[in-house]
Amino acid sequence: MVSQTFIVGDVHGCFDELMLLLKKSGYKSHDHRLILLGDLINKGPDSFKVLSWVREQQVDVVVGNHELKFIKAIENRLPLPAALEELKKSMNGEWKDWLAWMKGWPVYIEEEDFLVVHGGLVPGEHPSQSETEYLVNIRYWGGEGKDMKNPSYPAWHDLYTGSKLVVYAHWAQQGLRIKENSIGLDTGCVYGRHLTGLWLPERKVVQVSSLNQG
Ligand SMILES: [Mn+2]
Repeated sequence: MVSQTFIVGDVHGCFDELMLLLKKSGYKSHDHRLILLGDLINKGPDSFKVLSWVREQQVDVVVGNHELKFIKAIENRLPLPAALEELKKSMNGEWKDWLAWMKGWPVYIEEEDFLVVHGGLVPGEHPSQSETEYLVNIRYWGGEGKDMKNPSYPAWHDLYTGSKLVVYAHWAQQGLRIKENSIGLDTGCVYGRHLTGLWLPERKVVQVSSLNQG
């Protein structure tokens, strides 16, 4: 029975930092559960390496807005940003298979003691009631799901009154944010800052510095 879970924020292709963080944390695949909070891909150097590792290790992952963007662009034959075009190329002829796998990622995972989601929760709603678009993109909430980047609205976690701990990512600008019932883990590794993980139930934070100092 696995009793400890390690949860990691936006990786964005930072494979080396992910490996360093797991080593520093003491994570062991046989003893612990690992959950990645989505946005594994795009922007950083090694998106395909991260995806391949996650698939091989069969770790838990929730979907991020960048995975959804990738899936949508390919399915609708839209132009891809350079890093995603590179990712598709790395998949060779097997991108359909990779896409099918990514489409199976859950939007949130709920356990007895915590819930993980890429962006956050719509205030007053259980995530099973909410549109995926909100759950992966939310930062600020003005009541209608419009303009979720608008800082004149309250942060969604200031409106969240549930007792269950919500662990989320997607908000590099906010950085590490620890509250009683929510913890934000995106600390902008791909922007030269840190990659952050969290041990539950201990609520112990582990960080490594970005290797990209450019
Ligand atoms: Mn994101």
